[in-house]
Amino acid sequence: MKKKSAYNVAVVGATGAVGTEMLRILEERKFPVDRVLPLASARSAGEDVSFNGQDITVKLLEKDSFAGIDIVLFSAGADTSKEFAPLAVDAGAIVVDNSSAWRMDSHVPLVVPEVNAHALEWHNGIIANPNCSTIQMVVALQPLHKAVCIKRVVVTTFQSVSGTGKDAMEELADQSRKLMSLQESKATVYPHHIAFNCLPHIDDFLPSGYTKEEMKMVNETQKIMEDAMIQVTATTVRVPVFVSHAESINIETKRRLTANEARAILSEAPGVQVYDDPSHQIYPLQIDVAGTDAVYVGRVREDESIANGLNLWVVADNLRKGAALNAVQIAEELIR
Ligand code: NAP
Ligand code: 12T
Repeated sequence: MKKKSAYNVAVVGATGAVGTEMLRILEERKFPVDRVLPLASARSAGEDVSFNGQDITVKLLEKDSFAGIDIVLFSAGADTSKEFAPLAVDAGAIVVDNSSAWRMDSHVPLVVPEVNAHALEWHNGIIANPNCSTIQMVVALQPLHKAVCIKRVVVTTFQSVSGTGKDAMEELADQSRKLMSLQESKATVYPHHIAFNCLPHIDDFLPSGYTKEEMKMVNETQKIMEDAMIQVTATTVRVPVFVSHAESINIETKRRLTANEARAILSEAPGVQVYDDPSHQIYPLQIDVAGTDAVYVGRVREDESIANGLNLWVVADNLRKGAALNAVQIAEELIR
């Protein structure tokens, strides 16, 4: 990317749960922004969003929205990305796409900077941001994989409603209030009540019985870690938490690693914080992790049922490291 002192940055989906966080993170990290262009649908075009203390009017996303724009961060769903990302590239911009539209395209790098920043070298204008659950898992697993080679991963997720967006956050709040006051409440965003409940169902079901979210964790992990030999099986569960995803991860490795050795490796790993002292009730919690940037790892222990195995509890803010922060980190790599 051509070096400049500041860049024109468009955010597609700027009024959403992820887009709002993108603007906040560009601001917090002092990304060199000349002009920021917030884009959304007709539902919120004309509204204001705040950036660096200024109110900026949201514009309607249109075919010719990208003239003069250097970088576009997309977070408005896969259909919008499929239609508009190629138009942004034609207009001369580089796209960092947060949807599932381009992730498994062999011409599109799928990047978590701590793991595979080198993949940015071969982009063709579009770079894909992985799924939130995959991002936090690979940040924690890559350093262990480098040390002892991971053969197999069994993961169960505990995913917050903010992963679905602003409507789902309102639904959890509304159902909770109504159920607590014995009022009738309806499920609209999810097929069942999410308040006081867990749903073993994220994204659509496939004929195999797995969900698309589960298969993203399988396929995206192999692509980012550049190892098709890593076997992954996932169960993804929606839990009544507003922000941050937690994951229970079991790994089987080629060589043995003690829990202490694993903690030592993880405490040196980029983007990871080890938070693991059960004797003092210390382990990562979704409520505490919301609003922070690291991938937190706790409950590290040896799997006593096999020769070489470990169990981990991994928590990250899905709107930040799982989406907006990872996208901005990719943009930072691109302008370096
Ligand atoms: P959200 O809170 O529902 O926000 C959706 C945003 O997209 C809003 O700004 C909305 O604008 C805009 N939008 C929707 N349809 C549009 C259209 N046809 N044209 C222009 N703008 C449109 O959802 P979110 O949680 O921010 O997620 C947005 C997308 O990001 C998701 O669909 C998903 O693909 C992706 N995502 C990825 C991850 C990840 O795993 N990395 C995590 C979460 C989300 P209005 O205000 O005008 O409606
Ligand atoms: N269904 O970007 O509902 O592939 O939590 C991210 C989050 C899809 C994605 C969710 C989803 C994606 C969710």
